[in-house]
Amino acid sequence: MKLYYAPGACSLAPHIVINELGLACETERVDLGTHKTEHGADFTTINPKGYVPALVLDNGVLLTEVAAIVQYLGDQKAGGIIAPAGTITRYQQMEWLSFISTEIHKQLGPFFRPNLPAETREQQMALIKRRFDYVAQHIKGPFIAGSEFSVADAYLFTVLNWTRFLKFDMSAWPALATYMDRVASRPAVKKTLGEEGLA
Ligand SMILES: N[C@@H](CCC(=O)N[C@@H](CS)C(=O)NCC(=O)O)C(=O)O
Repeated sequence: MKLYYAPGACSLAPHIVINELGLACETERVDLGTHKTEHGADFTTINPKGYVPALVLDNGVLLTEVAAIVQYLGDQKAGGIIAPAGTITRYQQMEWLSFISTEIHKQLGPFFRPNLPAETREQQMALIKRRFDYVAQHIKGPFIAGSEFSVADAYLFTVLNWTRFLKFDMSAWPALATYMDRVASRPAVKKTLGEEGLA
């Protein structure tokens, strides 16, 4: 398998899952500005959507979308970091993956735009604060979907990590800071951040 990623982007989530499970998987960096891979390929010929993450399986099948990729990877090792298909825990993990994707990942995207109008920023900030409130109230497990680290934590850590680059004041959510420290201290997470040049 090969994972196409950009340092610190949402592709960090599947990259963490690969290292948590010790899966055999190559990685190739993508420049999202030029859409060229580190080996000079035009990334849009690999993933026509043009964005990371993209996972190319050994049989050539292309898998995209964080929520689908992390579940695929998680299912490669039974008893790992995803609940078995069909169990209520699996559906709860999928519920979190969907929430993280649509309510956090995609809501944080506008903050990376240099020319975001002040009014839009204010509206978007009000929304994201409600989402952070919700997440902070639910990290009790001590992980997001229960007592064990799961693929949902790999994704949640990845998107919350962007608040550092965005220089958000996160002091209203000490539970999120503790959670981030907890996840960051995992050997596989440290390894992944190192591999992406973010340590
Ligand atoms: N719906 C996609 C979104 C992926 C996405 O937003 N990727 C960003 C990085 S976090 C990207 O590659 N953006 C560059 C582009 O769209 O050209 C998913 O869940 O995987």
